[in-house]
Amino acid sequence: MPNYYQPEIECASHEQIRAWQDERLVKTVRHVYQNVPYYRNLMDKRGVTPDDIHSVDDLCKLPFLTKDDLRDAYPYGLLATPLQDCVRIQSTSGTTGRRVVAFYTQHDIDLWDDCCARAIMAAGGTKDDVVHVCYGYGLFTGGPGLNGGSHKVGSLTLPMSSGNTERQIQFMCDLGSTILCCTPSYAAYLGESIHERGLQDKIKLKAGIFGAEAWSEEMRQDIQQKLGIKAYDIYGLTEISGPGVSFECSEQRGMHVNEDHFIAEIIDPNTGEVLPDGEKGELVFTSITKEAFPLIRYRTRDICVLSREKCSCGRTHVRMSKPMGRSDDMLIVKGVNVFPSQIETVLLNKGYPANYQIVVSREHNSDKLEVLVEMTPEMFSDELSKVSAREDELVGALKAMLGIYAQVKLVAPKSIARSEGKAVRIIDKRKLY
Ligand code: DLL
Repeated sequence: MPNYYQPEIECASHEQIRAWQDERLVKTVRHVYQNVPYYRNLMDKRGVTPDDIHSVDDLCKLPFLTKDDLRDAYPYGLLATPLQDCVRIQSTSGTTGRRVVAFYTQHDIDLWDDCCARAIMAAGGTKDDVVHVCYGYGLFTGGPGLNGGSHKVGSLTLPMSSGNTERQIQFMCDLGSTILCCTPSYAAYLGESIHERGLQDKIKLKAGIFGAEAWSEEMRQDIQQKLGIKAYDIYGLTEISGPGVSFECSEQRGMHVNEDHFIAEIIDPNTGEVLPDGEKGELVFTSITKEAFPLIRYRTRDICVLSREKCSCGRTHVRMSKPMGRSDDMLIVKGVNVFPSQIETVLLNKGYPANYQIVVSREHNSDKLEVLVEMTPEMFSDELSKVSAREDELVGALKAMLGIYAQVKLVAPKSIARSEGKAVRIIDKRKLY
């Protein structure tokens, strides 16, 4: 059984990583220029040809790609190989606008599975583990990605997909699942459901690999404590392959980007200027080993920071911080930038469960921010005056974090709908006016 912890790659010197990236970037730019008229036009408009690209230093000469480009080019406009060479399509959820579809050759699937296998091994996975995958299967990349990674590690894979919490818990107990893969919001819900049934002692989980949505450190503590596991973050996006673009090691201090496959940059989202490591900005990826759907300088809209500080796990690949949220998830309320993750941090710090909803509306020509927060069953049995004191306390804490007033409404336990996939936290009614 091959070992998908690959120290010769994951712990390579910076010079070695750079040499791989230089060579693979040059090759990818040529491949895309020759086979993707859409991107060739963008390059021609900029007056840049593949001959101008010799190394990663030349990356900044190349035009960006955005989600709008992917929508414009839907479905085949960015495909770089004949369709007959492709074996798979995956797609984004497409809640706004047209869906985005991504294509994979068998080689592309293999490298994606390798990336997910590295993530599972970094979370302590081996062929002795039972990997319980309750990310959705189908067009969403979560299920297929972790499934492929788990096969490569040689673990016993449970392709549960999402939903049916009763069955998830039963299989977890009966089949001794040791590694759980799902969204953090569903992990929190599973933790809550296991406690309600008093089944903590029947659960053999040791680790969880959670991603696909923003989650705070406080939520990590909550999940780790509820499920008695170590919770690892995993990041990725359909356009760049799916989960496994980056993943956490046992240090839990940022996610190592698989730099032999992807080049990461941070840019100023307003000017497009490349920012140095350590500065916060929009994450941009270039895939350098893909055949069917290689994207060059794809703007993710995710806001984070890159760090090349030495990691004690020995991996040398650059680490990205947890994304603070997407720049298009960021709410502007009364002119102030508000990220749902800031609100989550306040709530979890104050002992509330991670079940909340943010409602923004317009009243008398001014923005109104309202946060609905579920109480724990113990809080729910408190007298009314205590509940209103709790609301006031949260208003103060949110004001300190956000700098603006948010109305807080404490609601009954279980009154906010649970999500089996990515949680929907924001209702922005202003878009309806
Ligand atoms: O969510 C792929 C994935 C599946 C990642 C399972 C991890 C685990 P998309 O549906 O295309 O793909 O959504 C990609 O989700 O741009 C981020 O905004 C967000 N996202 C993904 N992982 C994380 C994470 C999958 N760990 C979009 N933390 C990305 C915060 C994340 N946000």
